[in-house]
Amino acid sequence: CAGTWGYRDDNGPSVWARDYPKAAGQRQSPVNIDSGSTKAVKHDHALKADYSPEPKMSCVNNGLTFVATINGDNFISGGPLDTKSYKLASFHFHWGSNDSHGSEHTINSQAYPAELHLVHWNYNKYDTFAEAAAADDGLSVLGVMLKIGEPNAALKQVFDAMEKVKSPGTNFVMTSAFDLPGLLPGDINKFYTYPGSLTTPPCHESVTWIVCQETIGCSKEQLSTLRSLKNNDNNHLVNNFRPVMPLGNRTICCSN
Ligand code: SG4
Ligand code: ZN
Repeated sequence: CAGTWGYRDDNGPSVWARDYPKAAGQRQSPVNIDSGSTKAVKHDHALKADYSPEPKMSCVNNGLTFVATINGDNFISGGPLDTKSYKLASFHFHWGSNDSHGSEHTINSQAYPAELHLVHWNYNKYDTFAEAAAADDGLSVLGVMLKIGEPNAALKQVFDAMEKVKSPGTNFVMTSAFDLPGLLPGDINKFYTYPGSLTTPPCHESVTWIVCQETIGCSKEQLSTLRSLKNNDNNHLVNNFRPVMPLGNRTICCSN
């Protein structure tokens, strides 16, 4: 029934459209990004993230992922958003049961072990996040692939918080300011962008996707921490990604 979607065979991506018809739409996410078929574009304004440290960041294991809620004023603008500024609401991750899969987007059919999503909304145009989430220009999600390598300090703060929310439904508030700017890769101006959707029910077709070409590093231990979270069935919370959806007649643009 509605409201009990997940990632098992009986409630997972292949049956979401039964309760959430938008999941069968023509503008769905994630997609495979075939770098050779992207269209190179020069945007008028560079993509810019105005992020600042977040005091007392609240983190929750909601049984489906790890989500951090952002209360401060943090924005992205430029690139496909042009002069519009979108405000950061939260971030979360998708990951696999082993290093060979876990990301939602794939690049040249290659998956990464995890993908970070920073969810922003068009707060100048819409009164509430919920209203924006259902509007075709309401959201912009910045996607960043995690790759095994040298972890950054901000990710370490996230994974320390994760240790405190292993059980579904538990939350934790950070005691020191979270280094939000430090979470991003060095050059966010290398990206792919296309019109898509939320990758979870209700799969609203409201997202301007911006997928960074640069990755952020994470350690094998950090990936184990992700995989040690428990889901609502008290199993390991793993493979919480939607498989890629057809691109259809959409074009993926590549910054240059
Ligand atoms: C995850 O389920 C998050 O927990 C949700 O965040 C998020 O929904 C959802 O993914 C879809 O976001 O970038 N993958 S995605 O398309 O942010 C929203 C919360 O529920 C609306 C806070
Ligand atoms: Zn996501």
